[in-house]
Amino acid sequence: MGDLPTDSGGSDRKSPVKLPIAGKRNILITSALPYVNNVPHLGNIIGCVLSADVFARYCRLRGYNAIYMCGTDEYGTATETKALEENCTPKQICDKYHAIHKQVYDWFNISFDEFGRTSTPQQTEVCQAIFKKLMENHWLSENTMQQLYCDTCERFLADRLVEGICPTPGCNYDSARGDQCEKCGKLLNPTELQDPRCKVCRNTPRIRDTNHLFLELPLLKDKLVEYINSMSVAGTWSQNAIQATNAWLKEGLKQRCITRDLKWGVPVPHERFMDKVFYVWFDAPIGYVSITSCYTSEWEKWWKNPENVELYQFMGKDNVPFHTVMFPSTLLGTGENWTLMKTISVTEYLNYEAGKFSKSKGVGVFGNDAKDTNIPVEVSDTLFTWADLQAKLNSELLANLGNFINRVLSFIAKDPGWSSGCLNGVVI
Ligand code: B3M
Ligand code: ZN
Repeated sequence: MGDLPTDSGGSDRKSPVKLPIAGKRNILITSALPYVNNVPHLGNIIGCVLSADVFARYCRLRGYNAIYMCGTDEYGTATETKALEENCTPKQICDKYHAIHKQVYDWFNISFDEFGRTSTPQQTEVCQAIFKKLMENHWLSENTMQQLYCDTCERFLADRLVEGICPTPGCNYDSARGDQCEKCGKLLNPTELQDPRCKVCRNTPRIRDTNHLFLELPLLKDKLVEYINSMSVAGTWSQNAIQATNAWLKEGLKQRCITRDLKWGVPVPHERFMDKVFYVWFDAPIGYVSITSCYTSEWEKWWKNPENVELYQFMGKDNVPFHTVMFPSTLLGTGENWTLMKTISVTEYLNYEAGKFSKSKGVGVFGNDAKDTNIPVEVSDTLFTWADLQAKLNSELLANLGNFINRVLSFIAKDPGWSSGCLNGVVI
């Protein structure tokens, strides 16, 4: 093994670092980076981690050269708000919850090659480099927006940090949030609230102009559509991914704001925007790249090597447009030779009993609840009943497994040259 690189990237990994190998299938796998502001719930795990893990294990068994990258998404309002709630710094929140995420995934024995985080110097470096290229290539523009500003706290207030009376006729809920009224469900703009209050100090904020930078998606459209048309066929994107992407395209691409008036984020390296950070959805997908750069200093061999690397990305359906529109546009705009997503696997929501899993409302089964049950990952039978045996034989073994084996065998028998199948909508 002496000739294999063993760049540890500062982690506690024992196996040698994998780099693309000429003549092999080199597969770069990612699953959506969970927000760090809470404990992971089963919706996260089933939503993308599990399918990516199964796929990664399959690839390794097939002898493909595959790495699986994931980590926590740590910047933005969600973390700042959680820090206010828990009366500590955003960094302390990230350290605490990153460790919880890591423990839960370790317990599930997920086979990440690296489970990193986005609040690293590597993230700042990659993110700022991409930004500078976009700037140089004139894909960014400046625009003025109106936002609520709290003079006491001396800061612009994120939507969730404003409370007021819901403007919807007949509702009048007096603690509606700046982004949504939890009573009537209406999506709001914080400037629409009546009698707005800063959630931190209870003072009345005022409307103030603020400048931001926008990614010119309308100008990048041709490059993007060319990419989508070629990849969605070559990489066989799942139907739900194609639908969500087409919905964005059909509505018409708009300029997207990529900066925020926050402190906890990657600083914008531009003289007029020094006090701002990048919007979390601008930096989060770049996290895949920076986490790989923590895995190996030769990360560009994975990420700037589209001829030899296939990028497979797994996520829940609400994340699709960020991965099929925003992130590819960002990378295409740099003019560099990035490895763009070939195949996307999208999972629909996992519902809990009659409703939806919600991290913020604490509804559902959380990763640590599963861990705290002390049910080992591989359970052995502790109670034997004849009825149970009969049910398992008839339904699971005979009906499910038997049927599955029968189908696979007849499929292979029909076409002996068969060498690929389909896993969770992903052609392999
Ligand atoms: N953190 C949203 C989520 O946890 C977001 C995904 C980022 S993927 C780059 O569902
Ligand atoms: Zn305030």
